[in-house]
Order: sequence, then C-alpha cells, then structure tokens
Amino acid sequence: MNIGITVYPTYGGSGIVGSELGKELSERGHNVHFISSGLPTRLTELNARVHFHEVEMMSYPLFEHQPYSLALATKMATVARAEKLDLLHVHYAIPHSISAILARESIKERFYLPVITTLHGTDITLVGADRSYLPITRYGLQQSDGVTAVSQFLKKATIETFDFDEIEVIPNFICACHYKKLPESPLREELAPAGEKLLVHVSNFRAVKRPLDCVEILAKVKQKGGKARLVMVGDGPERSACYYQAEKLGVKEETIFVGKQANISDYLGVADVFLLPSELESFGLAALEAEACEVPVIATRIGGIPEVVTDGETGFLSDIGDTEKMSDDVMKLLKDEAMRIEMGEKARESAISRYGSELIIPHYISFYEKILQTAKSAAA
Ligand code: GMT
Repeated sequence: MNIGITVYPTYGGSGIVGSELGKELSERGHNVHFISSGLPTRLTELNARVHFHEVEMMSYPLFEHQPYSLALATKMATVARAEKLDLLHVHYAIPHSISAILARESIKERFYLPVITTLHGTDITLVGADRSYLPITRYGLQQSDGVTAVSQFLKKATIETFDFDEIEVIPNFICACHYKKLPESPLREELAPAGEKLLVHVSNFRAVKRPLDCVEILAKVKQKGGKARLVMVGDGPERSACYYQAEKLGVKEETIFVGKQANISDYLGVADVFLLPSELESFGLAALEAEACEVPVIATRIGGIPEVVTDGETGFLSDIGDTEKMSDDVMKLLKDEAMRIEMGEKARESAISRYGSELIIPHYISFYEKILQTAKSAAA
C-alpha cells in the first residue's frame, strides 16, 4: 500500500506512535509518506520506502495566525495525487482529520482517498471536548472513513463526549528489540555514582503530567530513608517549577534534569522504578516503554493506565496526587530487590505479549484493508 501519515512532529506520544507505525509498515513492504510541518520525532531515517513531505506555509501580513490546517490540506491533496496514496492516516484529530477530509473532498473528482483518524488523548478529553472545537471534532469523526482509539478508556470517553461509537480500539505498541534492561550501561554509573537507585520520569512536562509530584515522591522517599536519585527526562512548561520544587524540598542534588533525549530507551534501560503520576493519560506510552525495559511503574489509576499497568503485578497504582502512597510503593520496591526484579520481568512479559508490534501492526493493516474494501464497494 501507499500510505500517507500525518502527525505532530514535536515531542509527544501521538507523534511517536505515528512515526513508529510508519517505520513498522515500511519494514513490511509498504510505502509510507509522512506529511507534516517538520520531520517527526523518532523519524531519524528516510529511505526508499519512508518519505517526508514538509508542509510549507506562505506568510502574509494579513494573517494574524497562519492557516496551517489549509496548508496541510493542500499538501495532503498534492501528495495523494502525486504518490497515488491508497489512504491517509492521521494521528490526533485536531486539526488533522479536518484537513484530511478537506483534502479528500478537493480531489474526489479524480479518486477517492479514504481517511483514517487515530484518537490519542487530549484531542478528545481536553481540546476536542472544549466548546470551541467540539462540533468540528465530532464532524471530523463522523466524516472519517475509519476511526481508531488507543485504549478502551478513550473509546468510552469519545462515545460519552461525542455520541460517536464507530471506533476500533488498536492500542499503542512497542518493538521488543528496541527496549531492554541495560545493567552494564556506563550511563548508570554516571547518573548514580554512589550506587543509588534510579527513579525515572519521562514526559513533555505539561501540567497534566504532574512532574512536580515526582519531585515530591523523591523527597518523601529520602525522608523514609531511601537512597535514590530522580532522573527527569524531557522538557516543557513545568520544568522550571520542578527545579524550584527540588530546591524547596531539599532534593536538588538528587534530581537530575537531562532534557529532551533522542534515545529514551537508554534511560529506561538503567531505571529501577518509573514514575508516571499524571492527572490524565489515555494510554501512557511511556509506562509501556518502561515495562518493556523490565521497570516496574508507579502511576495514577486514571484513564487508560490500568489497561497498561496491572496494579500489584507490573507496578503500583494510586489516586491522583497521593504522593504519600506512591513514595511508600517506591520504598517497597527499593527495599525488596527480589520483588522489584520479579515485577520488572512480569512487566516486560506483559508489554510484549499484549502490546508487541508483531501483534498490533497486523491489526492496523487489517483495519486499512477493511476500510479500503468498504470504500471500493461504495464506489462500485
Ligand atoms: O493528549 C496529549 O497529551 C498528547 C498526546 C500526544 O500526542 O502526545 O498524548 C496522548 O497520546 C499518547 C500516545 O497515544 C498516549 O500515550 C498519552 O497517554 C496521551 N496523553 C494523554 O491522554 C494526556
């Protein structure tokens, strides 16, 4: 197939999933055309089957805000015609599904371009649910030829908010070969020179991720006698507040901010415990990546996280903001090495057996085939 994929190229789960999907599809012989404002995160290699088409935007003084959605729709239509795309798969509904539908309509005299929208999270639970975007988001769902969601939680949230239920749940995935425990890595020695345990958090440091709670958890672990360091991977609006929090709570020396990293798995591979105290997560891709590296996860019992992390088996779940319990759970893992190792092994086994790419990518491919078949029958 010739598949068009649109993602936000910036640091974020939906961009990562879209990019990894494109790579996996290309490895299975499909031609993938990324259409985006910049080279997507994790798309480090373009080759004969992976192409990138940059959305160019004309700047004009009359535009207070540049109409990106229109420039994207134009590029989608152009690429669809030039590359004979079989379908266009957009990740994150706003504005991607609307641009794709506009592109499909603009070329329908020549051929029909099926549009598949994958819902990732705040496109439904936050941005899409806001009155300023709700009607157009619902229209985007109704007009898409196929809609997928990354968790059962997100499907349910979409039905409740948009009264739209034609949704296939295709969860996020990991490739087992890219994630593993790295006990011998020199990074471990660098991050924990005195043999401390490593608590790792990975996010885009937005308020919804509650990164301040990670610092609070570390401070409580320290009070309880735990010898640990916190590695904060990523960047975003809450990062400065985290610096102040670490200083205020007396854990500045033990908190390491490494910023955005190209290879998250390097950090997960040396982690002892992963922290994800988010207020909302439709799935929690970072938790899945940690599990694949044999790292038990301490997270909140919200959204799609309980689908990914099994409480008491592959990690521990708590209520939002309950840093007392989260620090107790970290202490349990730090004190009982055998339990931490066993939980880590179960975490990897669960991640691979339920969310391995060998399992999930064929699900996407059969969904594509079903949508193409329906479009063909409608045209006949
Ligand atoms: O919704 C967002 O915050 C952005 C979105 C993204 O594009 O990074 O994240 C969502 O998609 C990820 C990949 O499917 C999920 O793992 C995240 O849980 C989800 N984030 C939220 O629901 C807050």
